[in-house]
Amino acid sequence: MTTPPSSLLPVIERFGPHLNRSGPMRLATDANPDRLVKTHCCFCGQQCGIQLKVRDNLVVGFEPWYDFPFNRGMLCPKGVKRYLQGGHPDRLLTAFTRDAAAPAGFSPVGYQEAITRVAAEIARIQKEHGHASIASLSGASLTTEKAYLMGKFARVCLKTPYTDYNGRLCMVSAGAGNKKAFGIDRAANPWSDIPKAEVVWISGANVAECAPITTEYVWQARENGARIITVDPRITPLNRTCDLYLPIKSGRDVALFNGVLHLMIEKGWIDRPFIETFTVGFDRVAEHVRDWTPARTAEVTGIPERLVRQAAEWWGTARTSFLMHARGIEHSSHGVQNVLGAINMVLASGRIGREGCGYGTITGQANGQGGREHGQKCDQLPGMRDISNPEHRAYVSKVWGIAEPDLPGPGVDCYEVFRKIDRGEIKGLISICFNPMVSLPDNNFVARALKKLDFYVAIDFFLSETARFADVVLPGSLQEEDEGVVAQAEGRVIKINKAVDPPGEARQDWRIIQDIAAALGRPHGFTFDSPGAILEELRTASKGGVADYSGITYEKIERQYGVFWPCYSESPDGKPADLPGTPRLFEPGSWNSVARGAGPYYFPDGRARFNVSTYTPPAEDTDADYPLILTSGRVVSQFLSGTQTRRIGPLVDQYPEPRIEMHPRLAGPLGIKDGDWVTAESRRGDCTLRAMVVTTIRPDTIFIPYHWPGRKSVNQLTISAQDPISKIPEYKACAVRIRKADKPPDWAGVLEPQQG
Ligand SMILES: Nc1nc2c(c(=O)[nH]1)N[C@H]1C(S)=C(S)[C@@H](COP(=O)(O)OP(=O)(O)OC[C@H]3O[C@@H](n4cnc5c(=O)[nH]c(N)nc54)[C@H](O)[C@@H]3O)O[C@H]1N2
Ligand SMILES: Nc1nc2c(c(=O)[nH]1)N[C@H]1C(S)=C(S)[C@@H](COP(=O)(O)OP(=O)(O)OC[C@H]3O[C@@H](n4cnc5c(=O)[nH]c(N)nc54)[C@H](O)[C@@H]3O)O[C@H]1N2
Ligand code: SF4
Ligand SMILES: [Mo]
Repeated sequence: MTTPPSSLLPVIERFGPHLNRSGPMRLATDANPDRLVKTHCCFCGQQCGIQLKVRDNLVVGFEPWYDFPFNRGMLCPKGVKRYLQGGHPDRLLTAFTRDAAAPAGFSPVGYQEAITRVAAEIARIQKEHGHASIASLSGASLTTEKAYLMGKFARVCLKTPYTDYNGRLCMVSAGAGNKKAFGIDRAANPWSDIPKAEVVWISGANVAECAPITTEYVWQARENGARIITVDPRITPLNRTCDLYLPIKSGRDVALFNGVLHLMIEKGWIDRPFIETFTVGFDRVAEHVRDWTPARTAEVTGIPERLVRQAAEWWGTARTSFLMHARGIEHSSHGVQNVLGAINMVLASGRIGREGCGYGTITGQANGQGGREHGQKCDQLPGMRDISNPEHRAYVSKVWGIAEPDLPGPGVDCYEVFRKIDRGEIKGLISICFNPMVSLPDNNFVARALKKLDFYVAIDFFLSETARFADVVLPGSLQEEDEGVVAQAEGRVIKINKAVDPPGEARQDWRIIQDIAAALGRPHGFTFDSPGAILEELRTASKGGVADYSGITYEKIERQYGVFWPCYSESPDGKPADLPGTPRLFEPGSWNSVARGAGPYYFPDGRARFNVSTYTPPAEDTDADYPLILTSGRVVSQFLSGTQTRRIGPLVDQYPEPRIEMHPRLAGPLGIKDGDWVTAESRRGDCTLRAMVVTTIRPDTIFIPYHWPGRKSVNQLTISAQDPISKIPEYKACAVRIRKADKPPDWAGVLEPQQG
């Protein structure tokens, strides 16, 4: 293993030799446990293996789990501190109903009484306005069993087309691009291929802070002599150690990919035999990128031409390579085009489907991968099936024991759900594992819509900023209070093991959903007695789909340290078989290509697709009134809308409040010094935060992390423009202006009430 450069030491906390560095946490983690439970971290899509120490039905600490092959005992600061959330005083221990007279606006209510009320309200609204007047929104932190259940619950129990999930804000551009190009939506390779690559290309991913364990794989590649190329408007920690950094102007990545492909074709750095044997559509793409000369590419992207040429040469002439991207290119009103541009560069190189030759988007949430496979998306059925496809509908209806015409058609994306609420078309909402008041763009609009709901029930373990708008809040389960599977970044399906029981009146999420179905008098299909029973049905429902889980069992996961899907239950000739799964996709001779008698890509002809990737500027470009680009994202110690990590004291200490990152060349002329209060303003809203003056960002760009609510939320400023195909919001580019603030904001100096 490589030794981390000292600038990165705070980012990765490695155990064993460094155990004492975890300082104050050491005492707590030394607590004498009754048991150790091998499971995974509850936060990001790396899904590090961890052992939880359990005493008296409480998670009191952790031990590294060295045997789990992905992270081999390593954890980032969030994984180290995760055990502190379960005992937080804010943990919801009962159901609550809205009560204007109560001090916090809510009063506790018995669980069964709350369920009865929820069912009565849903039944009332549906009787008055039809089944489609209720929507359900769920999330990709849920296990795959729960995600599957939510898609089924919306269609079969609520009988509404309106189900969608928070991955709409996260993974959908990558998903749509991958399906268009490969017919399947999963990272193409296990991460063990990264250290075998001669060139690692990373676009729009803050790897060290957001996929911390992946950093180790990239360092191993570097140790083996690889060249690391990164593309970002900011010099993030990993970028400080790379070989070539391309300082792109936000929202312009497709221009760079097209420009590199232009040079690859011009210089003959493409793999003609691969293109002819395994792909279709190259000529149209070659024609399209002819205009993307290095000069034009440099002008549009803001990257010096010399660097564009250097990147193209390294990428073009490598023998092995790995390309990764994340939300930096995907959170865009043309996110799918960006992804297609990246994939074109990979396909033209012919470096995919073999050892050391890889491609993948880095998934975000714990189950960012599994959460987008089995039907909680508005247009999807289990197994990555399509709700508009008659054969897919017929198959899944049969598994669910309903008549095909009773299965609703496609719904709408989650932002459109809020527009429908605003227009009065949707009257009731059930949400689980989603905090749109912090996470959706232009969140003043979201607040307006939530207030219009006739009835809203939220299922969470904390009173999130969105749950505060609810009529009823039901106490759901923390990750460690339930079992089930998730698929991590590589496509490896792993098992979350239960460490403790839900406290008080809190219930496992899948039980709550089934209790609502029972109270509605619609229990058919919602009488599972365990997550294992849900997985059994999911295995059948996904069989024959692209995301085929039919060969996946808890026991096989345990035995193999995870199972890479697809994992079939039959050999290609249809005989029952015990198969290990598919770590590397697109290998000639794979199960999929043998069964189909064609190439290894997931289309009838087995070939991958080149797709023309078209450049358009961000929906809102800069101008004289709003001359700066605002981009947003994350910091290492906070997670998503912060509901969990803002309650973990040591993580709060690491990054207590959002700050505005800006370059000294921008700050200087405006009289702004590091730590000054600065107001950033867009056409939708403003916020006043402290400046963080750093030389690691483009001078025409500011960056604000998004983990905070209310007046600290960058989503007061962001734009609700969406990609026309994936419907992902454009979080990474809108136009703003800044000025030194006249006075500190109202919240300055007030300790956030939620901190533990
Ligand atoms: N610490 C932490 N880790 C997390 C999360 C978290 O909240 N906190 N969340 C998880 C989730 S759900 C996700 S989706 C992932 C996200 O993981 P990442 O996508 O890596 O994180 P972001 O900070 O959203 O954005 C990545 C980078 O994109 C850059 N960027 C901005 N605009 C552009 C652009 O136009 N082009 C390019 N090339 N780069 C651009 C930003 O400067 C930023 O460094 O992280 C996961 N891991
Ligand atoms: N400006 C800006 N905005 C962004 C982004 C950005 O880069 N910039 N990133 C976007 C991205 S990539 C994402 S993924 C979204 C995330 O946005 P959200 O999904 O809204 O954020 P979370 O914090 O995951 O919200 C999940 C809620 O569910 C609860 N929860 C977590 N796990 C469980 C569970 O197992 N059961 C139950 N019942 N509840 C649970 C948590 O307490 C929390 O209140 O934010 C998006 N918003
Ligand atoms: S947050 Fe992600 S990288 Fe950090 S310990 Fe958890 S799973 Fe691993
Ligand atoms: Mo995400």
